[in-house]
Amino acid sequence: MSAPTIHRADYTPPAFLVDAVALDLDIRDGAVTVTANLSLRRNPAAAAGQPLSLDGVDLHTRSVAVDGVTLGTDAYRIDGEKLILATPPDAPFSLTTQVVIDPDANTALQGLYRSGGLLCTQCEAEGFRRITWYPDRPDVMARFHVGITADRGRYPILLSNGNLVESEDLPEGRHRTLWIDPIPKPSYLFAAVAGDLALVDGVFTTRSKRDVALRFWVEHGNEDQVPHALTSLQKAMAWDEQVFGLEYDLDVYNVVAVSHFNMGAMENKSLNVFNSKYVLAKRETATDDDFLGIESVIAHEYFHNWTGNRVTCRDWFQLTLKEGLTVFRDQQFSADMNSRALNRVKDVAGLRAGQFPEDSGPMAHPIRPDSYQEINNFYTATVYQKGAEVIRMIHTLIGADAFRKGMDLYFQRHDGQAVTCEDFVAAMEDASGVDLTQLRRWYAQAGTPKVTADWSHDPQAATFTLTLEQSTAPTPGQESKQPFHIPVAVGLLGADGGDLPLRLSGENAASGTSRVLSLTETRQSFIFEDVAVAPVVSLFRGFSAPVTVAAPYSDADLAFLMGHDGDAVSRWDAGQKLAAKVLLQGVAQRAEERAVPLNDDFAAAWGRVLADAPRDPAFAVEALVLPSESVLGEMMAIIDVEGLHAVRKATRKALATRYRAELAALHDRAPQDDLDLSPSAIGERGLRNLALGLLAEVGGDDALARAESQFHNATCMTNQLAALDALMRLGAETAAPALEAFYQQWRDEPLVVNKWLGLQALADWPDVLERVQALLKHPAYDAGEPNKVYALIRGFTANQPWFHQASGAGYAFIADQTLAIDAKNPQVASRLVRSLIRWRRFDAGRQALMRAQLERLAGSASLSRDVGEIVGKALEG
Ligand code: B3K
Ligand code: ZN
Repeated sequence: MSAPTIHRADYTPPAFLVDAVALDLDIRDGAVTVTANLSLRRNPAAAAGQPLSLDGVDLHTRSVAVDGVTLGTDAYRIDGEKLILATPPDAPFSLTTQVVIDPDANTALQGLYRSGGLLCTQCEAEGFRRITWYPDRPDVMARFHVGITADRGRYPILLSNGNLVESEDLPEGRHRTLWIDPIPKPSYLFAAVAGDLALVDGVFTTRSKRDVALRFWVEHGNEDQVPHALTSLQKAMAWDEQVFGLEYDLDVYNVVAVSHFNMGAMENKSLNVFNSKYVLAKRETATDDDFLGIESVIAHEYFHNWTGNRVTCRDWFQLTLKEGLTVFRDQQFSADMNSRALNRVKDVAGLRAGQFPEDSGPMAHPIRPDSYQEINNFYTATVYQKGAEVIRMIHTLIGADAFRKGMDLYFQRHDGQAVTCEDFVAAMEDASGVDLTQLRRWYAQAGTPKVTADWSHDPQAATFTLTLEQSTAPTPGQESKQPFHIPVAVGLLGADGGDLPLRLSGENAASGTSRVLSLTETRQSFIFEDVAVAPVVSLFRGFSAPVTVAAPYSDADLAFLMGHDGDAVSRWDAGQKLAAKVLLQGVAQRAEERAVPLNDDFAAAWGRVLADAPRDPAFAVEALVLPSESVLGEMMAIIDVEGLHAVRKATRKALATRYRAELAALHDRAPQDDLDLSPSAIGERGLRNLALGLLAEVGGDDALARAESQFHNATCMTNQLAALDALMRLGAETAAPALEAFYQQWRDEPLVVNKWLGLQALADWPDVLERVQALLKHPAYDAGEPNKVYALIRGFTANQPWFHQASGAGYAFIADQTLAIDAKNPQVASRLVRSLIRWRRFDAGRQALMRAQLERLAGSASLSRDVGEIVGKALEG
């Protein structure tokens, strides 16, 4: 039986508002008593006479009182996950409930739960109802007073949102703190933490000269791993003042690092709770990507203080209002801190690898979904990353200045409110005067539009005509789509590779060499004047819209764009397109049992990028990496798992063989200062490691010697891990001693142990599944810690050839794990099961095998709502 579906169209305002809540958490062994006092009043905007209905899950209710008078059990009703007072007072009143909860039994990691010696909370989206009875919806905003009492020895640090206003010692070795958050907030932003934590603190002086205390709370012994996160926070705070004029609003900002966390981090008001992966870093244990990830997630959660907390969502369908916007903001921040073009390239690659597949599968949904069974299932790449692309398109269409005005207007209108995506777009429209009517379709329609381009050049008239056509394939529940408003940034390259000045038909003079065309019809032509010689057109510069493009480029055109396009993202993209074309031709030839020789034009173009690599190493790394098997698979009608793997691997080997000397020379370059995190230093390391990986593909003593020496002498994790990866490419036996040595070296660093698990899950070895199964029993693994499950089991689902092995053993394994984990942690299980849902994209044999596992899951009596919704959608239709 499937869970009820909740529809966006059914929204009604809350019947009651909460002005204030006094919450008291009394922490004892095995039980926490929660007393909540809610100051309630009827919502004037809601229908009169409604009952009071509060949310609660897994609460042991001790008492319920109205205005201090305890109610008999006949005066209220507990109906599943609702507490109902049929005839509550019409005048404002107080409701006091007392419940008991057990954080030690909470394996779902939602609500109040234990992570090692620590108690902490996760309330978004609907975790607060696991702490107390409450109208647990984001449009109810209240002032929180929170008292926490606990044993002082075990829990010396007691934290909640806002300011600490009181702290006192109590008899029997207990103590109590009282916190007041002056700013009204929805319940999903509540947080409390209790434990024995070390403090690393810093300060940020705001532009109005207020000192904000920045406090990072970590396990004892990890203090030396905080500086990067602290600096990142200071940078983010300064950036938000400079770019958006947004200043922090309280005197303290706490960040707590925990090892057990379902996702990356959580923006609770002034008390962020973070997966330790996104706080802790030192050179020996964290990779360059880890450092960049920390900078970006720290900033993301900080930016939520305005986009999410001060202005929040009316209901969960509006999630992209805060997430798409905040991802856009953190992307802009990271681009300013690092390299704009490089960051954009990585964001685009991430969108193609993570979001495009979602758009073409059974879970496809618009960035603002119309319905859900379990909201936790909709914290997706679509809501986040595609949501950020939609914000970016608004930014492109109205321009940076109008966008800033739109943000100002949005805060001016809505500070302190719970609003909708429509409110955001309206502010942008009103501030800019640009009509965004058609752009709004991006909020409503799912699927990745396909833009087909065609062009012709008329030498007599000196015109170049570009014709663009858009179409979007049906997605579940949306058979036909209306045309989107698609901003198409274009340039025309002359024979010398330079950009031509652009004059569109009807214009008096040329203006600019890059222009944003608005594609709003199904089919539209754009005529450029004064184009004497046939140019090469550069389309979607900067990836100006989240679409796929089909264009009649020759290999030579793509190679030309790769070398000359004035836009770096398009240069990279041309290379990816050429590589994809060549690889997919190889896959087709292999299917016809024809040999796959290395394409000479492609190899030459790749070689030119390699030769030029030292000029901009970071960019070269991105340009030299071949499109992944999953990105290539997206381009095939039926994904040829074996063909893609074989051809991509053979192409890497052939390129490495041809350019062996050049790669060796790159690897011989002096290593950079390990502490340098500038794009160029990161790029240098990336380039040396890319060279090493390719040399390992060729094999031989030289590659082995390089990998072993780098492995043993590395002083930063990026280099050590790259060497271990190279050793693994050289074979299981070669890698065995290094894998063991790595574990012994890092067994006390949980975040490094996760990398060790993840690397093994991705090994290209025929017995990798048995190895993964054996690792489930290794002391390093813990099924109760999401990071470990993601590293080992989700890592395995990304191992294309072996997860999709023709026997179906990979699928059966993931179904087994989904069931086992679902019983404890539905959110984690629901992430695993997604690897099975795109079964229609594979050959008949794999379709049947994947489907059989989905059906097996569907037949399970105890499936969570989370997994049930995903499996149900995968089998529908
Ligand atoms: N808002 C949280 C995500 C909560 C996920 C709940 N299942 C982190 C973030 O996006 O910043
Ligand atoms: Zn977020």
